[in-house]
Amino acid sequence: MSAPKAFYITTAISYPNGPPHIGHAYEVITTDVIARYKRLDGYDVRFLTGVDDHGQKMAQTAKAKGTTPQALADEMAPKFLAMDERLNISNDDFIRTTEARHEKACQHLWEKIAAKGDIYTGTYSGWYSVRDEAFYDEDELTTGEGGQKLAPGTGTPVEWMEEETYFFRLSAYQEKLLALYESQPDFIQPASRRNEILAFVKRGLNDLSISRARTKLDWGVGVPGDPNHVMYVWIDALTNYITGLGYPDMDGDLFKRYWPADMHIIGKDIVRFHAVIWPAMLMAAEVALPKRVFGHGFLNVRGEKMSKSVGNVIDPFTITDTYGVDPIRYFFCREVTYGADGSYSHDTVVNRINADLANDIGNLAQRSLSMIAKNCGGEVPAYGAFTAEDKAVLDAAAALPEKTREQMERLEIHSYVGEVFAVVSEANRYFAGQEPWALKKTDPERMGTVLYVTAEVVRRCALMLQPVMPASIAKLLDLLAVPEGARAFSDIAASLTPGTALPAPAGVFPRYVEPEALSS
Ligand code: ME8
Repeated sequence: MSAPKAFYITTAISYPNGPPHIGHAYEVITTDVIARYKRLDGYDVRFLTGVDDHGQKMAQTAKAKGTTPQALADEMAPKFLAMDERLNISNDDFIRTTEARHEKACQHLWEKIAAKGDIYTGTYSGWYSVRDEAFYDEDELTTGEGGQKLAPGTGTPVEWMEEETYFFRLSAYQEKLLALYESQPDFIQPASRRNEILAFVKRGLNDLSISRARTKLDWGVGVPGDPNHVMYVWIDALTNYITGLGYPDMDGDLFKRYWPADMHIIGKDIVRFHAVIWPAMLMAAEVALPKRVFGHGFLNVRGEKMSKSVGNVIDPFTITDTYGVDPIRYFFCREVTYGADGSYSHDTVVNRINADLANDIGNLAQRSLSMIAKNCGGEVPAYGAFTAEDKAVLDAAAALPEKTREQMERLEIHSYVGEVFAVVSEANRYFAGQEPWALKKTDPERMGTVLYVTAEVVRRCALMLQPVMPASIAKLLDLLAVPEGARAFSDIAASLTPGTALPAPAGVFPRYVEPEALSS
């Protein structure tokens, strides 16, 4: 047998200048769903996430709190780790950019770029947004209240910066980048983001300031051979993706196996860094380029932008306490078109839990399994010849790996989940139409067949839903006595064996009941 194909996927690394919010949860959950999907589909997956400890934003927040950036990062980074654990994220590594391995990787990459002649010193003067940690051209800015200049897109305030810095010769990479977007049309997705980047690069690229004087910002990875400068936070942050594979050891097992990355999953606000600066840095350092950069949308709260000042920042721990981890994972994947913005609200979450999870898949599993327990001696029933209706629903479930593989190839997570639930609905209609409870008296053998077909369709749909709701679906597969070693997508082609003893059925997807309804 040939070795499984490698698949390397990463999230952005979050600024630990405060606790994680649901935007962070959304990104890591959807990336986890892709990683788990690929593993179940036979890939050898490596999944990296982490935190971005450096930068002026960290330094500024720390100062305002009367602490040091290191202490702030040390306080917040564990909260991101704890969030990942709570959300059942299957990452293989968690990187912090203050780690020694990362300093080594950044400095090596810098030296490679310098050796190419693409780093020089000069005076930078221009606009900088600390909140975005980004430089902007004058003609991109808008004007806010009191004449305050604002960054495009994010609307964050910019300040004038003037200092001696190192520059990266980004302008030299304009044509090479355009050639990259041309030859690899999937490099930037979705298409709307690709168009934005194409237009931006076509306008012409300026060289990029890539260091800060320690007198202005004494927090970052040191510039090799210069005790007076630290690297610009994005130079350091982007490098995390190769630090995680042991760079600069490009002959090491991890690097050889997993680089180039198959997918960088990030939010729409930071596509420019990943689709312009990152490939240019890698070209300069002669490192292979990642295959795809995907910019997902933003989660709003009841249609409004989340912000500390509005007071609508949602805590991932609170919502998973309220609704459960898997219902939230499901909600994010199903409710939001991947790549577009989405809205979070109590009502939409509850509707998804009750309509899809409790009523659709929960009911189907519960009704079929309790009938089997009662009427078939608690064993997978024997079946007779399949009718056209039996075959139709079984085939629809068997086709799911192939159908959803194409959707996942395009990163249409919402379509993949919708596709599985379409089969769940079909199975519910089948079950209701076949009326196994009536067959109990008239034709018990046929009842056994209908229950078998339903349980088998539940098994197939459950296998497909593991990436989205790993813990709940594991329970459901236990109820169907599916062995742990028979839960890959390729096992969909197999089927339940009549006579297999099943455990006592139990509900896996409870309805959400409002606390006031419980107490009244
Ligand atoms: O940008 N909805 O860190 P970050 C969805 N350190 N996603 C959101 C979101 C929202 N409301 N708010 C933020 C950084 N995100 C850098 C990344 S990568 C080398 C360095 C996403 O903590 C955001 O788009 O501001 C980004 O992908 C991630 O959360 C971390 O954001």
